[in-house]
Amino acid sequence: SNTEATKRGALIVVEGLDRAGKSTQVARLAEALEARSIKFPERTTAIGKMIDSYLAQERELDDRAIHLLFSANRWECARSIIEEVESGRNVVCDRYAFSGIAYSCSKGLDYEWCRNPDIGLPLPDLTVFLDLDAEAAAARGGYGEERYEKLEFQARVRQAFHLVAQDVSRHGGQWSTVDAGASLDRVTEEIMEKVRPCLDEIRSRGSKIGRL
Ligand code: Z5A
Ligand code: MG
Repeated sequence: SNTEATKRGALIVVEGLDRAGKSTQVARLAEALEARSIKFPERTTAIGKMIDSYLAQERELDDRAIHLLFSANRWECARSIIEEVESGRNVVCDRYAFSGIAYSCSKGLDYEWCRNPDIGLPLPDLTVFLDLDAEAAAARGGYGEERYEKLEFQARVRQAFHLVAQDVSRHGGQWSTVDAGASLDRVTEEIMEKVRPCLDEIRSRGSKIGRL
């Protein structure tokens, strides 16, 4: 009865602090899964360009305004993610709504307020959180010139991600934490150990993609 649905792909999200190895691991994962990869913020759109100039500290924006732009930037891509997944292709995301909540909350914005604009976006089948303490992250080449690239703020974001993890699990999402302090290959192996059963389950259960 659900031959259509069983053909759908998976939506896998990789989250973590700066320098945790997200982009490196997303590239590896996308290759292994023959997946399309997307990075948020998606800096090439009109909204993405505004975000980019904010991160480069060329432009000031109200905390709530930038939060909503990050969310709108995901909404710009939501339809194409759903279409891709429904057509049978796997999609791997480098950051997603959970970064949105963690970074904005760390500036003092209310948790539920931060969560609201992303409600209804495609629900990841699995979120892999690359966990690294802020000192270890900073030691990887040090921080650059972008906004947020400061030790104390990154430590706060890490705490916020732990709250997000609990919240995601409460809402029925799949969240897996991986020690990002291990070697590149070890981290890849651990990610694959979490991803394989997730793909098997989608294949066998054939459920539709959910919503945040
Ligand atoms: N942000 C937000 O506020 N709200 C939102 O909704 C979203 C984002 C979506 C830009 O994001 C900022 O936007 C970000 C959050 C905020 N601010 N901060 N912080 P971004 O994704 O463009 O930020 P980032 O610049 O991606 O971080 P990154 O530097 O690209 O880190 P990464 O992708 O996690 O790491 P990487 O490039 O794969 O690796 C970094 C270095 O570490 C590199 O030299 C690697 O070779 C090395 N590395 C990686 N893994 C290892 C291991 N296992 N061992 C040793 N060395 C390693
Ligand atoms: Mg990156």
